[in-house]
Amino acid sequence: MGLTFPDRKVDEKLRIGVIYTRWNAEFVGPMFKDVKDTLSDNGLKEDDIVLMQVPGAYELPIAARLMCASQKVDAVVCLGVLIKGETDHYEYIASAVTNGLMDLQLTLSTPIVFGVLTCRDEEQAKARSLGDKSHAGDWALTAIEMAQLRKSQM
Ligand code: DLZ
Repeated sequence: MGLTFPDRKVDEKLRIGVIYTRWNAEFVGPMFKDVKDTLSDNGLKEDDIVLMQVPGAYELPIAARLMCASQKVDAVVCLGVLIKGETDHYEYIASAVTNGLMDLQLTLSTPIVFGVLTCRDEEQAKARSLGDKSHAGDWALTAIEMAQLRKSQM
C-alpha cells in the first residue's frame, strides 16, 4: 500500500518552487515545513528552493504560472487546505484549483505537485496535515522525481 520512491540521489542542480497559502496556516505550516525539510534532506540547497506565499488556494494556479514564467523552476509544489463550510464555495474553489493546476502543468510542461487537502472539517485537516497521515514529505519527493523526469526529457 502507498507510494515508494526510487533510491535516487539528487546529483544535478534542481530548482523547486513551493507555493503555500495563508488560509488555514495552522495546517499548511506543518506541511510546508515537511516539504522544505524533505527537499533539503535530499540535497537541495536553500537558494534552489523558491518560496511564494498567497492568500488562499484559489490563488495557487496564477501564482504557479507566475513562478514558472519568472523563476525557471523544474517543478512546483502547491500547498493549501480547503475546509468544507456551510455553502458550496468549497466545491467551486476545489475544482477550480484542481483543474487550474492540471491545465497549467500540461500547458507549461512544468510538473506541479498537488499538495492541496480537501477536508470535511478541521479535525480531518489536522489529521492529514500533521503526523503519520501527512503526505507532505511524499509531495517533495514527487517534485524531485518529476523535476528529474522533466530535465531528462527536455
Ligand atoms: C474564501 C475561502 C474560503 C471560504 N475557504 C478557504 C479555504 O478553506 N482554504 C483556502 O485556502 N482558501 C479559502 N478561501 C479563500 C480563497 O481561496 C481565495 O483566497 C479568495 O476567494 C480570494 O480569491
